Amino acid sequence: MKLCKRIVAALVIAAMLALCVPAFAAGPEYPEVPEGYDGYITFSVSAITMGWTYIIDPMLVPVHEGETFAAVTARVFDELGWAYTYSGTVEEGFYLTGVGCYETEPMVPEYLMNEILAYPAWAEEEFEYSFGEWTGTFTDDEILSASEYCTLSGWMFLEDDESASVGADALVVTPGKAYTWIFTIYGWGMDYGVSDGWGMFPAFDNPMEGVSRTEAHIALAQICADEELMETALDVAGDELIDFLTALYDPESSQELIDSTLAALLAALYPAETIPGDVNGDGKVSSADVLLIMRYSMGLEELEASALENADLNGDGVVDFADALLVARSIN
Ligand SMILES: [Ca+2]
Ligand SMILES: [Ca+2]
Ligand SMILES: [Ca+2]
Repeated sequence: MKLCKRIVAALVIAAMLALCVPAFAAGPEYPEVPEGYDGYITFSVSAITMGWTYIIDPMLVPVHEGETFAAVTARVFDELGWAYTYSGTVEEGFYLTGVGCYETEPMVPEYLMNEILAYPAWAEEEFEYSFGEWTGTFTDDEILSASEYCTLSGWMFLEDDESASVGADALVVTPGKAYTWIFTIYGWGMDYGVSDGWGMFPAFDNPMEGVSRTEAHIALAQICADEELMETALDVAGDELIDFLTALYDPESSQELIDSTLAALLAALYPAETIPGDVNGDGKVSSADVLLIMRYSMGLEELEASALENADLNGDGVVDFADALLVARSIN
């Protein structure tokens, strides 16, 4: 009994001290980098504000050291045999003007179309000039080009979630980052929430503002690059995959929805191993697990259902100090 008290006292102190418990979550990874390359970037082409999801879904692309985004872009389109047009050269003044796309029926979300339609009147008032209106006109050449549908539409690119301040020919890519070409139809990236429209467009309540898709892009590209993992996803996580893609493709998705659907997909792909006593799910039973049970007992920690199941070592349906002691004793 004395020993128990001493253990409990020590555990309580340790639990108080352990304010931060690292989380161990399995997830997709980058494949081996091919010979002669520096690492992978995630590349995608998005037209979600047109209602057309992604023209090229997030994919991993191995990149050379010092390679510019213009060079990577030209290489990807060439390797895929994908139509594209640009002005300047890949080395200098590269400006993407069109990307192969079969869609012709815009499905612009209502909140955005309302802004576009309201804009000419605002611009006339502010600048005594009218530009940026929705015309809906396009050339049916299976290329989505700048100034189609909207007089100020065009191609821009993002490095992670930032619109770059230099041209694609001047930006050296960084392995591990996500690069996205976006077809903007309002405020030079304002529709994607990545620009203030240079003060020339009125601010509006934009659901894309502050929402990052970078982590989702990279995870999706990693899953797609792994044939076995992709098969598993279709096999055991079809619903989760669809929910995640639906969230990713919808410009009105909140960060919370994108994050939670990704977490659900990863949880389905990497089911946690159930080891009695392993509360933090790192695959082993250690003092960290004892601390977690202590902290939970003291109301300092919340635990997921699977963690609670592993924590209830004596199986009485309650996670308390008795379980902490049992787990502590099971550690040598
Ligand atoms: Ca066209
Ligand atoms: Ca553990
Ligand atoms: Ca118990």
